[in-house]
Amino acid sequence: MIRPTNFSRQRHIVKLLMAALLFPAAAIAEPSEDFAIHCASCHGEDRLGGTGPALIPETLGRVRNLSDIIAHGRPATQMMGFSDQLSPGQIEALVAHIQTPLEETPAWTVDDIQASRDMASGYTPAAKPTFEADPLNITLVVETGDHHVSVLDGDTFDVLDRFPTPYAVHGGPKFSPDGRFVFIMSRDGWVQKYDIWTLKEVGRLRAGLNSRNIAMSHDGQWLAVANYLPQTLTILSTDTMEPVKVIDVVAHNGTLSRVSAVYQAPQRKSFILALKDAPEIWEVATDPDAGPFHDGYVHSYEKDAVEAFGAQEGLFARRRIPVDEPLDDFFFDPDYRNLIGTNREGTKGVVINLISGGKVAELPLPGMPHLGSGITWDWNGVKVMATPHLNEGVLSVIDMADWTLVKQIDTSGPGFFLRSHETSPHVWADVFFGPHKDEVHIIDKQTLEIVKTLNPAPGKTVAHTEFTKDGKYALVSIWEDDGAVVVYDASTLEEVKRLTMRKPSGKYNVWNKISFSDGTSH
Ligand code: DHE
Repeated sequence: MIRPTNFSRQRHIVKLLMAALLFPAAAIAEPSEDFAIHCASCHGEDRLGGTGPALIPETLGRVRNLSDIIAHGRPATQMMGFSDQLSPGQIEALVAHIQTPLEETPAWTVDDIQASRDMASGYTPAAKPTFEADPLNITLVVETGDHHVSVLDGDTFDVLDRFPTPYAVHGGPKFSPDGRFVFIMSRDGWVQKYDIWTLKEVGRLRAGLNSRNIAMSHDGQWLAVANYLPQTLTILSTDTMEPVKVIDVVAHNGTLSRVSAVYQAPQRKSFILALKDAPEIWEVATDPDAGPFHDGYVHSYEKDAVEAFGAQEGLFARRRIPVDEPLDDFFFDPDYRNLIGTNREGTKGVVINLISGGKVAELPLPGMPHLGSGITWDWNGVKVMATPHLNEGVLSVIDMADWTLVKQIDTSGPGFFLRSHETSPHVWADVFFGPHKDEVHIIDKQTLEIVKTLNPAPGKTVAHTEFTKDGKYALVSIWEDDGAVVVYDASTLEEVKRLTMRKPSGKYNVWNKISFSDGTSH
């Protein structure tokens, strides 16, 4: 044990005395009491959220300055500062309290989800878009600085609407197949439905307590929500926003598993699930006629899921694909015959054939490949995919026919996102981490060389590109609270416009998403 020196002990005693004088409550209150007095009315007595977000380690993991937020609040939100009511010691104790896991994993049943459903009272659908802009060239910008989404006209870059989202949106919003509605998910498990034609929110509900991402079924009828807490997959009706099924994610050996992510496999008419805690991949049928025989192979689809939907035999039936170790962060080939995932240590890529369920290949991909950000294009007569690495300044380019590594392109630091467009000769790759976090590399898709590096805001994090529908413009985020979306001419690589935004993160063009453009991750 390290004993405090006399000096530090004296300093500590002085601090305590001062705190007791300035904040008399500090001497007596337990952090749980302080939580009940100051936090529970917004964040819930159970810490699972209310008007404010859940305060549990699963969701707070990414928030770095908790004591600062408790002391001084968050600008432009209802979170006020408590530095005049709580001593620094009390604030530190509160931080430790909210970072302590809950004693029991809370349940979140169909009834809880149904009870959280909050449909907008004044919403009326429209027969056609209520604006002049091309509805398929709308681009949504998620602004994480103050939890809003801006709706951009993809031709003029006018902001048609700016609406509040639930706290801490993560992952790509998912559009209905006609591009009319969009579903947005927060890490707190809230799912929001927004009508692009009327520029109005339709409603929202809480599908999980700590969620990862969402996926839309091939026919647009169902939305799946991957949850960490509880360990479930929630399926919602996209039309009514009602929960239709909550599937407990229990592996073959009885282990409960978190769901790392859920993906749409449109050609297979199914959802594919990455299980975090079990060596299994799940496939959940989204078509009553899919199921055991739908790809010519006889797979064992589990009965309990089928029976729950007696009249629609096959809907949500579940197939388990055993793997050697848990796999995460999936990327699919364009016809969804194979997926490539990474192991927990982030040292390799494993290719699984979805038809046979067998392992096809293993690739050495050290440095935490971020396969989910991968994109594909045609190169030398073959389809290649590229993936950034989160721990290394390289991009790996992989031949998708024989799953060999074509090239590793050195970058000036680890990147997060890649984007391109069918009409663009370039891949846009950000450098998200390290001293060059302000750079975006422009890579020639044929020579696989960096041809230019953009630096739109020196010293600031610059990340995530999205193209307009026709590929003429590329939009890049200056990922800062006083940030911007910078619009580039995708041919000349010159800046044409800068739109002020609050920490803009992902951007999503309706057409590129619903057409499954090669240049975007799905
Ligand atoms: Fe993401 C997408 C997982 C950290 C911003 N991220 C995704 C997806 C997954 C994923 C599985 C695909 C979901 C989809 O779109 O359906 N992300 C993870 C992680 O496991 C990781 C590394 C750790 C974690 O805490 O979850 C992680 N992600 C981050 C961030 O730190 C980012 C940069 C900031 C943030 O908002 O949390 C971040 N992730 C994003 C964005 C997308 C995303 C903007 C959508 C990309 C797209 O273009 O589709």
